[in-house]
Amino acid sequence: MDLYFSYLSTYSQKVLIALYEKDVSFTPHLVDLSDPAAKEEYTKLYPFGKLPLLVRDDSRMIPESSIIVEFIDTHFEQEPILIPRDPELGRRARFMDRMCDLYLNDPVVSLIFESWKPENEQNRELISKSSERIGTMYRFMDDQLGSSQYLGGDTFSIADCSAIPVLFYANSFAPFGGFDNIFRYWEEVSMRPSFVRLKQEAEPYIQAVMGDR
Ligand SMILES: N[C@@H](CCC(=O)N[C@@H](CS)C(=O)NCC(=O)O)C(=O)O
Repeated sequence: MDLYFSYLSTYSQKVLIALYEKDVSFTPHLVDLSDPAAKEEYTKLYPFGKLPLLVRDDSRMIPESSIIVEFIDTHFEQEPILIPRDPELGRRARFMDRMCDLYLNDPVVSLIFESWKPENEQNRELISKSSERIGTMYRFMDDQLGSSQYLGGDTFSIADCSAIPVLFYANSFAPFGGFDNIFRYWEEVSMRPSFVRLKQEAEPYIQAVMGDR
């Protein structure tokens, strides 16, 4: 199995956490989408040009981070089970994965991109809307985490694979320290070996673009 990814991409990081959690081996292909030649080359393989992408040994492509995690989880049956087989528990885990992608990841990425622009070129409306959405999502997550150990329920799941990379970035732009349940959750999940490994591997790449932020 080949994984095309970037250490800077939170969607790629979601998949890496799933692979490390389940201890599944793969051939890594780092793609630097900021390099026009690398981007052009990658787009020949996957015309949408989005990372991550999993290519199976039979050459079939599996794009989209949540679908990749689902594939890994169903083809490699070892623990942890990332999408609970019980339909109701599975639905909650998938739901929280979607919420993290749509209402946390996307606004956090907007804040990051805006922060790289000179102040007079920043889109104030986008910053304000993104911050508002992140606040709403923090309240929602804090509420969920008030009644379960993990985001998608009482076991580690796809929802946590999704949330961990985003919370890592989000905390610099919209600190969640005031949300007790998120804070308690972060203290625990950020110590998981899968994330510790990912952070170590990703650090030089993150440092190069984010500096000390
Ligand atoms: N829905 C996709 C989103 C993937 C995505 O947006 N990836 C970003 C990196 S985090 C990307 O490839 N951006 C490059 C581009 O849009 O040109 C998924 O879950 O995999």
